Amino acid sequence: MILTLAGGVGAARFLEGLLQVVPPETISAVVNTGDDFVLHGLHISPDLDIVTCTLAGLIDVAQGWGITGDTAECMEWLGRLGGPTWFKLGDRDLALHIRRTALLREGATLSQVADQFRRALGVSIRILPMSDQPVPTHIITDAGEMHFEEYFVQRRAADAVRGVRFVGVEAAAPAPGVLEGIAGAEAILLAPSNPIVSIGPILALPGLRQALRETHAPIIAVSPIVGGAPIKGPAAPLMQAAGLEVSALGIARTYQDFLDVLVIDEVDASLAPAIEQLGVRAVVTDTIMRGPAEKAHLARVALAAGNAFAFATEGTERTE
Ligand code: FO1
Repeated sequence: MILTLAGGVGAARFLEGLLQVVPPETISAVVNTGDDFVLHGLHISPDLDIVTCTLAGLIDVAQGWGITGDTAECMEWLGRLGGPTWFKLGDRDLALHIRRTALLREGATLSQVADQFRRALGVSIRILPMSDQPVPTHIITDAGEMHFEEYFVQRRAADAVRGVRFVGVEAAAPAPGVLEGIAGAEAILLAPSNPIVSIGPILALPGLRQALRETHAPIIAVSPIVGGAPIKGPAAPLMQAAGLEVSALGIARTYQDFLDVLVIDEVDASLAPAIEQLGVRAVVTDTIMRGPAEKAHLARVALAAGNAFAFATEGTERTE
């Protein structure tokens, strides 16, 4: 089984590549729920929905989120009635949040909801929330502390970032199957997602980082930073606030206590020696996922790097 740690848009695209390379039934995705929040009284899970709807072929490809061809009649009426309209929820998208909220209220866990939704939408990989307990990501800014989506969408990432807080993470547990998946995986892939607010919440869960250090599976990350910047999203100010260099080397430093291989883009080839000095193998390739062929190529390179690492280090333990 191939286990992937996933955020939103970049991770969903990487998983589309992985699906072309290995049988879907052998893939499990552990998805960030730090972006989850309640709006209009509904439980919204942006990254779970982005991954599920992308793999179902239902995503609005240009945006990377929302349902393709969706309409906004309800949003318009919500506005007319004085409701918040800053987070664009299409009419079909709203069905996900209405149904999720009802199931959770009836006592279902987020894991059960995520599994029901991916099966209903015809997705063959296993989709696991990182936790069944809420761990909202808050951004601490000069204008105060706020939920990630308020910072990123409502305020357009305009506030200076002073820090990040995963609220309640100490009291949360990895969702059922997550720690077992890490222990038993043939390979663990970190998708090209934001290291602070997409992969970070997953790593912050009790026991998660320890499990990554202890597993025999090779752990391969794809750098979300290319040429000193993320392809999409607010990784730069968030990494800077965390004191991390906004580069593939900064990514290697973030994960170096458990990472075996980092796949970096050709434009960052000169960083390979410095990455390898951290004890992380660097694999250089074209990491830009322009289309299906490039997505499959990236997944193939990541898996091959893992196999090569596992073969080369058979029987040796991971250095602390
Ligand atoms: N991102 C935006 O920048 N603006 C939006 O209005 C917006 C709505 C939205 C609705 C559903 C959903 O699943 C995601 C949505 N996103 C929107 C994406 C989201 O803010 C982030 O991209 C992810 O949370 C980060 O991975």
